[in-house]
Amino acid sequence: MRIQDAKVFVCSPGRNFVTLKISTDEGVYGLGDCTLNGRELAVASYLTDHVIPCIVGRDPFQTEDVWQYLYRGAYWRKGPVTMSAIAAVDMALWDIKGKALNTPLYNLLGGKSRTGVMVYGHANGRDLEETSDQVAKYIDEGYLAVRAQSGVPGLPSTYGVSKDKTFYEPAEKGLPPENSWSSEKYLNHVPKLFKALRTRFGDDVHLLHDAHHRLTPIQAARLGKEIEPYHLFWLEDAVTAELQEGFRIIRQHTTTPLAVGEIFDTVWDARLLISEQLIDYLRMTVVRGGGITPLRKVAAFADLYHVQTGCHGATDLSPVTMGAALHFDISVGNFGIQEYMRHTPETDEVFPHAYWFKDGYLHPGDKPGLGVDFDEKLAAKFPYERAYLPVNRKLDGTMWNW
Ligand code: CS2
Ligand code: MG
Repeated sequence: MRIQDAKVFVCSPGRNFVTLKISTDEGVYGLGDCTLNGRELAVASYLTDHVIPCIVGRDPFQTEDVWQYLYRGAYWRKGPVTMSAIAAVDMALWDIKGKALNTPLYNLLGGKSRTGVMVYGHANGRDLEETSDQVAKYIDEGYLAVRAQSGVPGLPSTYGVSKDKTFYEPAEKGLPPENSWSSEKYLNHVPKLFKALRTRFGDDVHLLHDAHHRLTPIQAARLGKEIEPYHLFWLEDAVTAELQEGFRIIRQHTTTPLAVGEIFDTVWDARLLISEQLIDYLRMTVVRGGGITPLRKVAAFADLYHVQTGCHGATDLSPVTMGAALHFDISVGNFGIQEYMRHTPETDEVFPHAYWFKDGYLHPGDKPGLGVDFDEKLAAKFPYERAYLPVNRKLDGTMWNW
């Protein structure tokens, strides 16, 4: 079997997605996701103009060698554009392998290690009451774990609070919207949110929260300490993690579990965080982390240090990534949890998939390969339109992390 052709599709069913389709000379094709929110065309060009010419004619079963070729051979390594492009090729080749061997991908990754993949949903609201009611909705739908994000009194907007409660889409068409931020107002508010949620829902439901890169280590230490009585499943992205050793400060002050890594694209972004046990969950997922091939290796390294997986699963990762992640999740030994931000009906129509949700768990399904398809004709009805993630400024106008 040989790779005969590869094509990149940029479409916008509900939101922008970038999809790679690799076709072989035996009629089997594979899909890969390389959506990079706000920088989609950069990845599309990296694949079309630089990668695809190098993979046509290769043996699609050689997932390891093709990955090494695209990583080492690029010379200019790492970074979200490069690694998302490599991830799409890797996903597509694993998809082809599963289809050619007529088996669901998880069987090629060690088989099922659990009966299902526990997921968390996204409850959000403008204030405590609305957020609490949204948590109740997710619990009623059978979720065992719910992330809670609420508006912050005194701030016109904040991360994670969406107009449409079910589908959270932060990217907006036109130029980047400007959000405003106050860590002080946020830090005074969040403990009240989780006190209210534990009072209403008790101890069993897993509660999660995403600080979205906005605190300093000592602020994160304060927040972690103040929410300890509400024993969150995790506090995510408390601090931007370029300075990995900065997490030592947080760790010294709190037992609240820490999750980091949705923006990581190689193991080097997390090496110290893992080896010094500064985090409890690694958020890196298939599309950002270079594919299934490297993610398995990072998970094995993390397992040595009691770090579990917690793959990113926002709407800006297509159902192809969700499908790939679920095959990884159901097999990997040190599985923690999978994020499940539902896609819109348009997205699900363009990306029909075998995975399904029941009683708080997702299941990858048993179709050969990833179990996700791509309707090219329908996709063409949803043309790409440039959209940006917001930028964020402190109340005095200082640029800050969104
Ligand atoms: C968030 C994402 O899901 C999460 O944990 O951090 O919604 C993130 O903001 C988006 O993926 C950015 O495109
Ligand atoms: Mg996040």
